[in-house]
Amino acid sequence: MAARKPAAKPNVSPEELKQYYRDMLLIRRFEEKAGQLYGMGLIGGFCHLYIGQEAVVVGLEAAAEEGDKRVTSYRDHGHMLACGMDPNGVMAELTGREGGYSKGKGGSMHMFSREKHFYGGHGIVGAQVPLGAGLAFADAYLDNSRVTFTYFGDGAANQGQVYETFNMASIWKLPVVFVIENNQYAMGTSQKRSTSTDEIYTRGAPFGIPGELVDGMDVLAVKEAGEKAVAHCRAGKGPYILEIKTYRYRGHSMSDPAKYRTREEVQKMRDERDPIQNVRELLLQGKHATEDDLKAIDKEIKDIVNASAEFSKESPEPALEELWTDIYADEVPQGDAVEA
Ligand SMILES: Cc1ncc(C[n+]2csc(CCOP(=O)(O)OP(=O)(O)O)c2C)c(N)n1
Ligand SMILES: [Mg+2]
Repeated sequence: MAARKPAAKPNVSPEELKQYYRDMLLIRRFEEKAGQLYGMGLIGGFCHLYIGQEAVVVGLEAAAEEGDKRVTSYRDHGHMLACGMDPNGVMAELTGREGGYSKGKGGSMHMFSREKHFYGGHGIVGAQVPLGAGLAFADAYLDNSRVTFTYFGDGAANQGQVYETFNMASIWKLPVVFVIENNQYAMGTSQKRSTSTDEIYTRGAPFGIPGELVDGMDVLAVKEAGEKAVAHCRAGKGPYILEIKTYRYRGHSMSDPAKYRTREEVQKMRDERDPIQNVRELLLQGKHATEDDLKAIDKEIKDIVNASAEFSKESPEPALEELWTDIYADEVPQGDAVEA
């Protein structure tokens, strides 16, 4: 195994570092469990796992404040867990049960939380990008210094609507951080084959939007870049682009045999750059935690994930009448007068 290069000296407290370890591990173990449940036929439809990319969302959540918003693509379970949504509700939605965030009617790509300001989960590639700018427009209008994190992939970065959004976000100086989660593949197509540049973050330049490249396997680097981007937005200077270089270990979705890359390529990333292992080493080397402390955290996370799987198996399937609920934003009860 090649020597792992640990991140530079941590610029955070030992407690924060432990929290990032815990948060990333929760995503990793949750996704592994989701993969198992999928294999057992308990999850239907598509299921896109986030394994390998955990440092992106955990680093950025560490830079966020209460009230900030987030919107992302279909690869969304990690984002939900990182912003504090309940693992039981997420897992039960994956298995299509009543206890899920959308009462089992939405599944993997259709979950939302007003409380945690999570605006989905979007299956149409790139569709969340203008939505993110819209959320930021509302905050700019209300002048409330909130920021919206708008996540999208390297593949989505080739879509026209992204650039229409960049233009408007720049004109109106919207407080939006465009986060390009560059995991180097769009389904089976590598960035090299599909994208005119290896520096996607420079694509904001014609619109006057600053951007930077970030190591997405290093949670501390992500947090630092996130803080810079957020400060820019909160100061009223408009949008900011972070291209966060990361890697997904699993296939595009559960049905992807991943023939477009070698096993060695994936293994090398796991061995040399794994974001969780990286923080584990920082904790041990800095004597901020012992092997036993980390074992206790591992157990705590395993229990949370197992409980979410149990909850999602025990929760009933939604009743037929649920087909008629949650269709309109504001349902007017029958017989009530509608005020003009
Ligand atoms: C408009 C649209 N075109 C095509 C698809 C099919 N599709 C689903 S995911 C995907 C690849 C997107 O890759 P990327 O943006 O890099 O995100 P990642 O899956 O790597 O997270 C494609 C082409 C789609 N869902 N929507
Ligand atoms: Mg991608």
